[in-house]
Amino acid sequence: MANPWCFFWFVSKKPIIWQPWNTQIDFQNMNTFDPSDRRNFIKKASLGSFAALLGTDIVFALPKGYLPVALENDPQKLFGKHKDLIVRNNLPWNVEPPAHLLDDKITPADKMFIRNNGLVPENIDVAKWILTIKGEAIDQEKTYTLEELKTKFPRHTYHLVLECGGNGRSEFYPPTEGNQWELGAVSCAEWTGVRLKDILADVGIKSNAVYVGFHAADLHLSRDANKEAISRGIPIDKAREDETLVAFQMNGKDIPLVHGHPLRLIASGFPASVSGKWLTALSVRDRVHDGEKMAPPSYSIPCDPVEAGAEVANENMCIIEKMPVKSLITYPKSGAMIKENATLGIRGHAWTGESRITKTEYSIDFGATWKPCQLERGKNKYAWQGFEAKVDFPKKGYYEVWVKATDDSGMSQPMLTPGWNPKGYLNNACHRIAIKVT
Ligand SMILES: Nc1nc2c(c(=O)[nH]1)N[C@H]1C(S)=C(S)[C@@H](COP(=O)(O)O)O[C@H]1N2
Ligand SMILES: [Mo]
Repeated sequence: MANPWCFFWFVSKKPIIWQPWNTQIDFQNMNTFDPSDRRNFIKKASLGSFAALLGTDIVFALPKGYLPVALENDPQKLFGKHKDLIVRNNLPWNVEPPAHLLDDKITPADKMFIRNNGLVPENIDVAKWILTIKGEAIDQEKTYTLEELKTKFPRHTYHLVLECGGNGRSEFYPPTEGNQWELGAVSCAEWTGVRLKDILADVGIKSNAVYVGFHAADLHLSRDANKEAISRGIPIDKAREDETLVAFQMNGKDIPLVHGHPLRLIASGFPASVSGKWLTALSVRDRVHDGEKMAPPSYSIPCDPVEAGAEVANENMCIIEKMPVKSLITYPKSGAMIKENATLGIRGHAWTGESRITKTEYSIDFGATWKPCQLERGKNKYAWQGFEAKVDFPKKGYYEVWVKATDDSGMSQPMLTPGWNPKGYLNNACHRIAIKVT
């Protein structure tokens, strides 16, 4: 007799597909878990079982370094990200939101881009976490536990923009290598921590200090423990700014694992690559830090402009410091339709690594005329500043709304993609959205 299950297989319309992504994990509330639960959660994931995420046991051990394929392309599942984030790469994880998801004043964790150079650290033991301060420009190495950092120094909270140096890379022509970021590799969260300058003062640094480099706990992609995934740094003046933090909280909670739990350097205004996640050590250097991805061509642009597509020798490249003036329209979503004679409210954020945005304007005629937007001041230096405007359209048809920000020194955003560079950094061209009036 034929196997009755075979018969069933043929008559049923479809095999039943098990969908692990239907199992809900409450990532947003992860920080309210009992701390031991949180540790267990991370440990479980790192042991390769991923059972909690899959909602069932994995019967045969996965090879080391493998993600269960059911979770492979799912930052929603792994990191609690919003379902509409775009995955640019999953080894390492590079994920960005579309512009309209960045509408919040303070970017919530689920809408924040992820930019990793290596692998998210495994087996984080918060109780044993140590920050070491070392380097040529101090007398004696010093260490702090998390508890010491939190109790010894005053706490500060700031709204701080983190923008990847390669944000907007996808618009460069000829194309440049790297994650093809569109507009979403930027965030503005509320970061809480202690000032790096307070720690440096406590350690005591020598007068020959010129740079502070970070070291972190993430593994190199090769899993070679002797290699660092990334170890960048900042000039000593930047390290001494009030807003440069060694942070342990984001948006009022422990920093999410993928954003640097339990400790992170935050130096807003520079490319976000200097804001080292999973911070384990800081080197106070008597020279420009020479860690992984610090030297040109990484995070560097030609010191003098070059022709698009040109090859540039490393010695003619300069390390990027301050990020340029920029803005993003976060409402409405590009492609919105409105009725004839209706007024459209637009809004978004503007920011700069230099000083302050003093003007935001919009145009619906490709820059022939500009009208002012209302602009907020922003909570502190390096916070993004909200803008909004009410836009009227003369008649039915297709329009583009363009927004342009200007800072207090008169620096503004170009309408065209600016200065081509071999690695595709610093595209601060105006953002534009499509509107159909019907
Ligand atoms: N330890 C460590 N820190 C890191 C990185 C990394 O790969 N490892 N990536 C850097 C880069 S290039 C960027 S743009 C930001 C991204 O921060 P986010 O993932 O929290 O948005 O973190 C920076 N800090
Ligand atoms: Mo980055």
